[in-house]
Amino acid sequence: MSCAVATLYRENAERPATTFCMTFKIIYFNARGRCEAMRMLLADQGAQWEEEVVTFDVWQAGDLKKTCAFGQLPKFCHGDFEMNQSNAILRFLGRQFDLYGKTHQEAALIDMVNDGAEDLRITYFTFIYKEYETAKSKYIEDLPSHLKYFECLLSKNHGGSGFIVGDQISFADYNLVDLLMIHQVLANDCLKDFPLLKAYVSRICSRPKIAAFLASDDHKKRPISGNGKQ
Ligand code: GTS
Repeated sequence: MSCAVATLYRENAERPATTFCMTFKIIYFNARGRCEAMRMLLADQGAQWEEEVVTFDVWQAGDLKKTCAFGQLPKFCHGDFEMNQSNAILRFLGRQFDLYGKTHQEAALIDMVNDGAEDLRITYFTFIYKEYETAKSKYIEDLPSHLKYFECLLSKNHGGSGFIVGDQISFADYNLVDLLMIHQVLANDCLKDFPLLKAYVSRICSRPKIAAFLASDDHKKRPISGNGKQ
């Protein structure tokens, strides 16, 4: 399967980066989970996409799992091109929509922020799926020790008044904002000591196409996590 993925990628790589006519498709469980950042990105960029919602029974049957490069979802399609790994998908969309900074240094910083967001997302998932009942107050108590790094990074870019890196939105902004938003659901006032992050979330979420997406049932009715905990 991994060979097939690589072949498709090479073929597609020869097409111009501005080829958007092919359909984007997200194949995932009924959750915001690892896909809401890509949905926000696609919505904000005015792109259409399809959703294939995978039920537990379908996943357990195993046929779809066999088609996934690492046996897990999400799976993402663009025309005939298929890939997995949520952060690789975000990077792919970053390249497709020119959301990957203006220089190699900006791209490196965008990667750095996105990797930092991934570290916190893994911590969050471990908590949600394995420790929700036993460690909720401890998780919330520890949250500032993670969030302070993002506040600091934001403050260093135009005083925190714009994006996380550079002067245009990047895929890392969508990922970070989604991550901060799900933490606000967990602990409503978790950004109270981080004024730049708080204003940043509001600013990005008020971009018209993101605001419309966030107001849609597609977003509002989709559970944050696969086990319904939030
Ligand atoms: N590193 C992968 C990514 O970022 O895409 C992790 C993917 C992953 O853990 N997928 C889980 C999965 O497929 C679902 S979720 O954690 O994203 O909600 N689980 C089912 C299985 O059989 O492993």
